[in-house]
Amino acid sequence: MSSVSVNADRLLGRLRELGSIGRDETGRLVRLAASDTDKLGRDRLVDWLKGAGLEIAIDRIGNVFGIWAPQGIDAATSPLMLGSHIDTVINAGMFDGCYGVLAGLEVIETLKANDFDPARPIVVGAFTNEEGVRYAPDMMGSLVYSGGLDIDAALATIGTDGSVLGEELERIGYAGPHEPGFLQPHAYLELHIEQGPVLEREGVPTGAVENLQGISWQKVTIKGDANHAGTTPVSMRRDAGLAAARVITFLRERAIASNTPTVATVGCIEFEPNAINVIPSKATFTVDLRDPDEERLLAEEAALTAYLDRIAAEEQVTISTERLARFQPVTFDSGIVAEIEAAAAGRGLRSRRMTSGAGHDAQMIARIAPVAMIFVPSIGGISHNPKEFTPDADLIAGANILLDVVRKLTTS
Ligand code: HGY
Ligand code: MN
Ligand code: MN
Ligand code: MN
Repeated sequence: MSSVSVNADRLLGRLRELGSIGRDETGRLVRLAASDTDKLGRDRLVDWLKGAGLEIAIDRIGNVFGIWAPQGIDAATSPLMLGSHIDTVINAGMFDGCYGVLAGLEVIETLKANDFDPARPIVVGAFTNEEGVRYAPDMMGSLVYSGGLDIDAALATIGTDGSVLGEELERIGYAGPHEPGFLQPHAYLELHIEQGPVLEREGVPTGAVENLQGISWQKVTIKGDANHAGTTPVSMRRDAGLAAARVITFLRERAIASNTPTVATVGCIEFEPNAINVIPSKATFTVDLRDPDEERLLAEEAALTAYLDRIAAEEQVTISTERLARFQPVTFDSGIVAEIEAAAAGRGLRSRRMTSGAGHDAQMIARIAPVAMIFVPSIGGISHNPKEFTPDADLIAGANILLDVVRKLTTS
């Protein structure tokens, strides 16, 4: 088969259209898992999958699959799976996750249009709740799919808004009939924007992702005493807000001092009673710790625990923690990584091996199949932000590399 390329206009048009679905009254893109706007995105994706002539399958956690199983392939043949997610964070960019799902669909449509005859089915999936903003943990749909979380426990998850995931999936019509894991992939490939600064800084258009860092999410609750902001001497305060602030600066100072890839983020914080002239009686915040090395990540978690104990004593507050997610670092399949490098070279494109700083569904599917990821540059390294941007040429180049690797992995 000659060197075939994806239909750039179709892929870019769908990316832009999906990026316009789920904007709130202020124009922010917000398609939180199992929400009404998530439903709008899902419905549009299913339209496209049907239009491509794919069989649609939805599992009990709402993962959506488009299946291309040409005649003559033994039904028992395990599929090559492509995919990512289309749920978003709050005030998201339009490429995170959506690019991998729509490029996977584009690759299948291009192969079908060019009479490619795959030796195995090719499936594109959109996994539920990759972002984990409304329901923790993140990568939940692919975690359940790969057997890392019991389906009924996942469906019972209470969201940050008090909703129940299973009820919401029913409500939006995406509580499907299939058992998660009903299709065991022969291999899994995920195309994604880098969401970091490396490829752009080095002027390299393609990332052949060989591993993905570990992730630790915790919720920390600090309880002190409300008191009068004007009359209470500092020495008499049990200030939950101050204690939280000390933890946040501890995390940053430790990450800088460690001189390692360790990163720490406090993304959510709430004070009670949250009044300008009341010393906070309670502070609730999240801690996101990441490191490519499991031993270092464990050491960072232990250091945080020790510091929380110290702060509890020094500030005379009580501190409790709740684990929200914990994923170990994952190494991807070196053979597929090599195919990605070869495909890039075959298109005259430079590539470089790299680690993923972000979590991805690939991290979960690696539990049940050989996996690798392809990255394209993020301008300014920006993501989880409406300024997220990747030039069209890079988006198309990434999709063509995905196309070439898929052809290679499904030719006999
Ligand atoms: O948190 C992550 O890295 C992913 O975007 N859910
Ligand atoms: Mn993503
Ligand atoms: Mn994301
Ligand atoms: Mn991700």
